[in-house]
Amino acid sequence: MNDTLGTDVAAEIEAGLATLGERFRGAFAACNSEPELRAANAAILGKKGELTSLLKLLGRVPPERRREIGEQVNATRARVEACFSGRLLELAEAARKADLEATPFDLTLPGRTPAPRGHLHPITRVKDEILDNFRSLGFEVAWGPEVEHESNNFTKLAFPPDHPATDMQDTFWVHVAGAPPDARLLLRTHTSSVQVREMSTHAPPLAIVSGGAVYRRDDDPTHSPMFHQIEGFLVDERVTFASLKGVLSEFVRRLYGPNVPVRFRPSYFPFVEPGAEVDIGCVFCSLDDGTRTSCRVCKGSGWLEVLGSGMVHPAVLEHCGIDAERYTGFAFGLGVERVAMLRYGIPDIRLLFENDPRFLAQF
Ligand code: 2NM
Repeated sequence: MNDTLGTDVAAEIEAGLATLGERFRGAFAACNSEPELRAANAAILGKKGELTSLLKLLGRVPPERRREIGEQVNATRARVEACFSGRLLELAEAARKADLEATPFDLTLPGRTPAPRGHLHPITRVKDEILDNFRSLGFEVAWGPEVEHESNNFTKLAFPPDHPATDMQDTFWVHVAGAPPDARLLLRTHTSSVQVREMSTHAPPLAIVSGGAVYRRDDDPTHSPMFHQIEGFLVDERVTFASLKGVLSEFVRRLYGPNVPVRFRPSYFPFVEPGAEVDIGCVFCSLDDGTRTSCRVCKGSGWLEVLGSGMVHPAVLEHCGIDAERYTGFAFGLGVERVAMLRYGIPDIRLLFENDPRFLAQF
């Protein structure tokens, strides 16, 4: 490169700096957003920016003028950069101020599509309601395991090993490798195993109710291999069949209304003597055409069975360590699914366990 050319380059750069002048100040000040400001900055300092192209010429300036011209270009670049960061800060501060002064964002507002609320399963609701009912009558609520010892489920309830009732309640046995034959385990077939546990560990007076899942080999529109029971008992001195009638009548009135007719009918249940079924006047007949013969729920009888009950057999008390000469007691049981099916008009018990949201959403 020759001197003549070199002089021209220096002059070209000086002319370029003069053209740019302080124009960037107005350009940056006119920008009202960060992207806008960055674009304006790039037009000067970007790859193809006005000042960048002047910088690129620097190498061709003759050595004796390079320092002087270089200092001018760098000074301009420093002023552009300072102006750019000053405006950037101004814009950020303005944005923050606008944010603080804007109508506050209400974090407590519900979303546009609120998450659907869940609810308790109808079985759980009915079970809780019945347990509360007995609580209000002075009973305590007790719990026990679903995998139970044969002794708590059958033996202490006075079932001989080959009693037809053990056949009747075809049972799910739980096989444990190496377990001795006198310590067999099963899925409890009724919650009476909880009563046995309570009677075996507490002295009368006792008024205890328990509820939960029980298991039997049954499967049809009204029987499920797993279902829910509530059972209870009351043991004290001088407990009679009149005590049973009084307490269970009051329970039924609290569940179905004060004016519902109640009757007690002799019936057989294991581990009680005598046993009785508790019926209420059919609540569906009046919803029908009033003629009992047409009611599908009570099948024309006018009565619905709602509870099984009886006086606890003295042998059961003795097996649990309670002196049957001194104490007597009554016991009762009911199926939770049956109450739910009657209450909500559910035609098939299996609907309660399929967990189809279209069914469950109706409760
Ligand atoms: C029923 C009907 C009749 C019952 C008896 C006992 C126990 F353990 F105390 F002997 N618990 N539950 C009983 C009696 C249950 O359910 C239909």
